[in-house]
Amino acid sequence: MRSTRFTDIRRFDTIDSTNRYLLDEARAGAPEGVVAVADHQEAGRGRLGRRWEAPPGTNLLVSVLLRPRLPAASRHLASTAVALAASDAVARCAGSAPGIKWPNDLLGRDGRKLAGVLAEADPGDTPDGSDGPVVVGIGINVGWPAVEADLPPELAGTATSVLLDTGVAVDRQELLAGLLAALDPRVDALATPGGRTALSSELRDRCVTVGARVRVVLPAESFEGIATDVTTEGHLVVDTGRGRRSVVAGDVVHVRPAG
Ligand code: BT5
Repeated sequence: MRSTRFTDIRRFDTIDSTNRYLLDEARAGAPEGVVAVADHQEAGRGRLGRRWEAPPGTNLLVSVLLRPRLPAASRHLASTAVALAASDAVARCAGSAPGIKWPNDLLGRDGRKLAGVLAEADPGDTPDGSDGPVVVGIGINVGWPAVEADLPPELAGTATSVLLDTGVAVDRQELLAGLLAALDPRVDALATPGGRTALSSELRDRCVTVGARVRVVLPAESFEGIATDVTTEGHLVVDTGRGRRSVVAGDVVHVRPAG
């Protein structure tokens, strides 16, 4: 594999959360490119206090520390870079590229959730939220669930894995190497306007949400409409019938199929 900025890979048998670990490392001054990967997380995090589940030794649980130079409004593109790289890596290892459900999921061919991305930044790091460290974690369901019956009731019918979706038993180390190789040039792209335009256009092309009728749930309101576009900052544009609204990833509780 050609060399990337991701040379410092820290491996854990068990940890609470790889995102939590790298946020602490970032606060202590760790440089861009540190990677944390765990066989098991005891407190794997989803968005908004939700949990990420994975039995020990089955799936890829990894976080990367980035220090991207990009405007605060475009911070979501750091998650996008990881989602695109993960989709490429799954395609390379298993022969089928997962689609991206805005803002942060990868979906299998049957439309079930195959992976989730969580970007976290410490708001105290920079006054306007730009240029500070951001930790982007991804959980990719590789070998679990192996069969539908593996899923707990709360994930039944909604989650899948590379194995269940494609029938291919992918090696987690190979998948991680593919992800980091595909991510490295995209992190470069975050730093320039042209690179960010290219990332947002890749997202638009692979985003299964664009073209769908959706219900957007925000903390204080929800509304429905047709998702028509992704902006160059990575925001979702929704045509409500009475006008267009641009939805910021960090504000979203859920985006669900509507009607
Ligand atoms: C996410 O949150 O999808 C982000 C998940 C990020 C996990 C990675 S693992 C490495 C790194 N370290 C961490 O601590 N976290 C990151 P969200 O969109 O909020 O989705 C969470 C919801 O997905 C849960 O409430 C469940 O309904 C569902 N879920 C939990 N585990 C799942 C799994 N393995 N597969 C599919 N869905 C799952």
